[in-house]
Amino acid sequence: MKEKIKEFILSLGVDDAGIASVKDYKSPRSPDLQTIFPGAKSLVVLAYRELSNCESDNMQIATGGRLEALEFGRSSNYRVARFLERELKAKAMTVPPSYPLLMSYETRGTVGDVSLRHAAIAAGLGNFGRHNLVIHPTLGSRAVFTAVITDLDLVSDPPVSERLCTDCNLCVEDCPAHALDEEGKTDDMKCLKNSQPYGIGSAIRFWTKFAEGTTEEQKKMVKDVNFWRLYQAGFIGFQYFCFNCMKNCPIGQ
Ligand code: B12
Repeated sequence: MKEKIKEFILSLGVDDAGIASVKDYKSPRSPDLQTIFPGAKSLVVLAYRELSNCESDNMQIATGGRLEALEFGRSSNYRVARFLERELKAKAMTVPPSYPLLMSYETRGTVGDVSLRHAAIAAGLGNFGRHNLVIHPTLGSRAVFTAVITDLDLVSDPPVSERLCTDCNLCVEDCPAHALDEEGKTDDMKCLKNSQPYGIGSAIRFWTKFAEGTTEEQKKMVKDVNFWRLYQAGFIGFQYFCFNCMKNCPIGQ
């Protein structure tokens, strides 16, 4: 049955797929999968190559490439979930590649409901590098993931036993936010501030200043590039201005 599922996934143009039993999904900070999907038994994890767009210094092109991957990831998720339900008479729920995320003051949108990195590792699709990204055996660090949770009882694929990171430390040295200085932990706030300068923090600062400004100051503020960037972020979602840890990693370039 696993082969039939993988064959379907690869036929969609997805780069790779792996299967994890929920027993092997170990994400200490994430909610129990049973609270999301009572009766969940397995995770089908899909891996995609990030486009070379991430190498461009042009933010529109770089982020655009990520958006294509997110869109393809979402449509692949839908098709895989329907395949499991229609062809294998299973129940299936998709895990999105990024947002929607629980956005609150406490989580600041930094905690996903299902950790796709831990799911990918459990499904034999790679292991953690020094940059806290999962390195895939052939896609390297330029891999993004989605997943489908199902009540089909499937055995996990074998884990990648060989450590794929070479500890060259380039990711740590090239992180402009110093978000990777502490091993085994990404400083989310440092990463966010640098990689998403038009995220919620900027929106709060902009609108607070706007509310407190005079009419003249407000008129000036809406002509500022900050306003235009924030406006765009409001309808396209996250805009990444940094891909360094992913693009500069020599593994899989
Ligand atoms: C919110 C989010 C962010 C936030 C917060 C990160 C966070 N909390 O992990 C911010 C904005 C910082 C972020 C940044 C990036 N993200 Co992001 N992000 C997510 C998202 C949506 C949720 C993450 C999450 O909640 N994880 C669950 C929490 C509970 O995990 P955690 O335990 O805190 O994670 C830590 C441990 O795993 C620890 N760790 C590291 N090594 C080891 C080893 C062991 C043994 C253990 C136990 C733990 C451990 O490091 C992690 C980070 O601190 C996921 C998608 C998803 N649903 O999973 C993508 C995701 C993790 N992001 C991804 C990417 C690509 C990025 C960026 C490169 C952005 C970009 N420009 O493209 C950067 C990379 C930053 C980095 N080097 O860590 C990819 C990673 C793909 C991969 N190959 O691993 C994901 C999986 C999206 C996807 N669909 O593929 N992200």
